[in-house]
Amino acid sequence: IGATVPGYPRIGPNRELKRALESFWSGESGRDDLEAAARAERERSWRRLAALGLDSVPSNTFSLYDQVLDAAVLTGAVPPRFASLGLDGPGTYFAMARGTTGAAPLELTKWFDTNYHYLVPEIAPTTRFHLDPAKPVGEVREGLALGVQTRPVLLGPASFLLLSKAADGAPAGFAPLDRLDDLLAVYALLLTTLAAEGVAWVQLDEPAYVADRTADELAALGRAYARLGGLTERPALLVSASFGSLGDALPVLASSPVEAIGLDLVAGSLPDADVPGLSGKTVVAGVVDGRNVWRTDLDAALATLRAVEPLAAAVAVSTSCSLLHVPYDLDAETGLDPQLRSWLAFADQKVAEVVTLAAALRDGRRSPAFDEAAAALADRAAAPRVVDDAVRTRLGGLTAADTRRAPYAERAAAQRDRLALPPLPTTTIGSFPQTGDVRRARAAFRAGRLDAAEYTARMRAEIERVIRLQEKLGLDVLVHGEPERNDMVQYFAEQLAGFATTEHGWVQSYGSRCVRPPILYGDVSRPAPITVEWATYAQSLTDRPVKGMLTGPVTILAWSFVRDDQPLADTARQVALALRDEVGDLEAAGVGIVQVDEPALRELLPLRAADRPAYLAWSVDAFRLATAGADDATQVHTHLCYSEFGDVVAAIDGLDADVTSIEAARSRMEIVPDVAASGFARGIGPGVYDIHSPRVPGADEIEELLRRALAAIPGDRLWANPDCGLKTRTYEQVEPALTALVAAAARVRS
Ligand code: THG
Ligand code: ZN
Repeated sequence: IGATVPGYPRIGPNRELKRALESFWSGESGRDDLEAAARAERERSWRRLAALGLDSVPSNTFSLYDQVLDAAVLTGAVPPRFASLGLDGPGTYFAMARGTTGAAPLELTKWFDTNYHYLVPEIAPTTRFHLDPAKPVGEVREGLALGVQTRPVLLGPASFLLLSKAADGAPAGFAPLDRLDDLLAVYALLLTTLAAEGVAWVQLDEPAYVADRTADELAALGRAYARLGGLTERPALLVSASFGSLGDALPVLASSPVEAIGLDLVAGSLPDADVPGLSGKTVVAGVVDGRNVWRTDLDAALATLRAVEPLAAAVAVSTSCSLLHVPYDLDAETGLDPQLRSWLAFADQKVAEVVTLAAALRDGRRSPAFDEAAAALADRAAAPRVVDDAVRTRLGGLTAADTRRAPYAERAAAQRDRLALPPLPTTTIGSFPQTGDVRRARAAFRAGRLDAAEYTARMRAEIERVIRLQEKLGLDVLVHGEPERNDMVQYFAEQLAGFATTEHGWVQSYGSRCVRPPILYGDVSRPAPITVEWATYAQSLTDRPVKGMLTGPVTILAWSFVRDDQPLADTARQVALALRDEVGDLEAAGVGIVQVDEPALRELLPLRAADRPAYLAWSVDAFRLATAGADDATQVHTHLCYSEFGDVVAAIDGLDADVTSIEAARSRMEIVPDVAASGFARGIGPGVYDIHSPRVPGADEIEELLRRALAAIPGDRLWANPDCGLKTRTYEQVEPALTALVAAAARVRS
């Protein structure tokens, strides 16, 4: 295999695929236009990867929406509610991704500990697996037509089932993995089909095995590769796992009849004991970080490769995971500071690093690229801009008292006196719909077509409109609506020292949606207040309390490219300290409620249970450092974007926020008993309006949800709020929904 990567971005260097998809969905363009855009992106990628010097170029890493959805279609795992719609191929595919009237889409959830989201296949005892090989076969042929022999990449059968969920109505005790043998028949046929197409190597991804797995799940992995490896007519098999170490799954794969094993040697490490069977395999060593943007220490990576050599029959070089998680090309960032640029590598630069390392491994020659990398690394390590002594001194002087507030009962009393809220207060999570006018004003300001005074006037007008609307609706705790923010992380990164932002560094989050993660390169501080002017302007317009809105330290880290030269816990404390200053300034300006959102708290939860306590300790500590400077009478809120309260309940309690809002509407308040059982005894707002759907709820159903919540949570601690921010909804949906929410709360109150 020599030099390769497990996958490559696909949204297009200028988000061509995003535009093609959205134009297709809106009906502006047809199937042929979409297919032409998709083909152009695939061809561009293969040509590029071959030109950069990879020996083995991956295919089938392209997707019109998501690679897990592709695997479901490939294996015939289309739930009956979509199959029965009678749509064509793309129609069924996008119905599964996005839903249609009458058929709710597949659930969207986080891909391991990344900011990518995949669609969760639904598997039933009755799912009729059958092979639909058109996509991988088509891509192999397209590659060959360009003179590129590609290596199809597939989600492995065991991980496919472990990432799936049991379909509604499946009998209790049924698990998708129960269907492994049936699914293997389809994979076997696929491998035979690909062999007949002249395919030499296939990559099967089994990332589910970098998390803790039961003995049965490990046995399933062994069974899968005994079966697939035992086929007579098949390509050579590379089984690959990113995002951590394979642990107990490595000996299982090493003793199976596959030819190569791909290891993530950035998030994971080499096995410390001899692994029987490994010496007969090719190890594809992921030594270049596939999900961060730092230039690789080539000498260190080469040393790792040399350490793999004695363990394996052959060593190939790769990135630690698919390059899906980084932007395409650093060369597009012409506006980035040259020194910072010299420290970075995006997807194409990482491919070049892989090629350089493979050449060095092969002929033992250290090319000039090694010296260039070493010089850049030395420059970064010594750069004054990375270190801020004032920040370090301040952090060094902190004590445990800085993360502690007065007991909740005392705070609650002080807040009651100050805020005088009714029981069951109504509020929203923070953002209001972003109208075209607001987006255009922000874009014009950025481009210099709108001056600062005019921009401020436009934003203030929008804030006033949103405040008046909330007063009219009768909400108790208001928000300013966040018209000035592009993204809840990028906005803060743009105003904190230690961060850089990119122009073209788009990374797919799900479907056609992308984010531009900021680059956190140095010690973090806050040169000036960030949100205070907007918040105080909003508060000046009304007698009702307006919440100050901040993004928490863990979420800022989770959605940025973070520095790799110090522990994440240290970086988190720096961000927390900057936010602590912002909380203090909001308070000083008279803001009585501050919300610090941590939607990504759970996303960074380590994949292995053994690593979780340490993570939860530093992440909770960072939140407390950000918020514990608040006076007793200042009410601290937080918002978490998921409903699995049970998993991290101790951590949520540890945040010590006065009020926590959480997703609950879709599960019809299922979390509420968990909350009660956990002994959680501060304010809580289980969402009563599912904002992830365009549907507008009525007052009766919201009232019923509130009454359900009241069965477990006393009325003086229960809040009435939507599930999440309203940014992705329209005013036509939001106004009636909030009217119903306020009416329902009033009925329950009385
Ligand atoms: N910000 C960041 N990461 C996130 C979210 C976020 N990860 C989780 C979740 N929220 C993902 N959800 C979305 C929802 C919408 C968009 C992106 C991620 C989105 N993006 C615009 C687009 O693709 O057109 C671009 C936004 C921009 O101009 O910056 O709509 O909220 N960091
Ligand atoms: Zn949310």
